[in-house]
Amino acid sequence: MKELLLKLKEAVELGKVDFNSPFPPQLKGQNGASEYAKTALDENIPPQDILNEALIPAMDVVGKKFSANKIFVPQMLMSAKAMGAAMMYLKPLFQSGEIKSKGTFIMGTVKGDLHDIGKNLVSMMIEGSGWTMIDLGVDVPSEKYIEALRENDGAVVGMSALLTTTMVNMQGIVNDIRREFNDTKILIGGAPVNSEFADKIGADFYSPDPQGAVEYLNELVG
Ligand code: B1M
Repeated sequence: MKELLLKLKEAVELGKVDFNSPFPPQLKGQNGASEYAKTALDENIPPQDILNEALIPAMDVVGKKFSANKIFVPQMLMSAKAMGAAMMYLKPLFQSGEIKSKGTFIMGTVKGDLHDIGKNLVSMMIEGSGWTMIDLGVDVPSEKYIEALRENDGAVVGMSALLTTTMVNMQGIVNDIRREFNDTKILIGGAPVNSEFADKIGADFYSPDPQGAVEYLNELVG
């Protein structure tokens, strides 16, 4: 069992999606995350163990390497893709309640802003760390966040902005959310924002990268 999970962890860490995937070259001709995850389930390895002992630690390493500039966006995207291939098999078990989720995270790029590459990366890393992800997409106004919060009591909210002209929209969204859901934890990120801005608009936390977001969320649930 341990060996299979180690292979799955390696596949996700290095971004090997499946057998046919040409990336990374050193794993050519070998199974990828998709096959290893399926085999693990076929061998009755508990899905929670697959998540906790292979997928989450792999994404943790990926996040740390990215923060330390040891890998870059393309490698991180391949790892997220490999994680997604494994999650295809685990997701139905999440939904049926067989795997315990750490909580629900509502994510969106704020109103007026169409950039979604960073948001998607952060979403994938958070989902990979065991959270249920509700991705509202881009150009998200207050109403959509609030609607999602009404449907998901206690969820944490994440906002991304890439433009100096749209980061200011975060302020209005935070105010609108606080009016109805005062205790909601709000995390922000994106190239033009920083901790000072987060404090100014009353958000709870700013993270410069996906790993910081994951660590903040994990601290929240102890
Ligand atoms: Co746009 N764009 N763009 N663009 N674009 C920038 C952001 C810009 C800096 C380019 C420039 O002028 N040098 C500039 C903004 C200037 C400013 O406001 N200061 C800009 C502009 C001006 C525009 C338009 C206005 C251009 C125009 O039409 N005149 C227009 C706006 C459209 C709109 O949104 N309404 C526009 C459009 C576009 C494209 C559609 C062409 C495309 C987006 C495609 C897409 O996202 N699907 C695009 C792109 C690709 C860029 C650049 C080149 C790359 C952005 C990116 O994806 N970075 C960008 C210049 C640059 O950054 N070099 C630029 C990679 C990504 C992984 O990083 O999103 O920062 P990032 O995410 C990071 C962190 O910030 C963090 O984690 C991620 C991973 O480390 N993070 C979070 C992000 N969200 C987080 C949330 C968190 C935590 C961490 O918690 C919730």
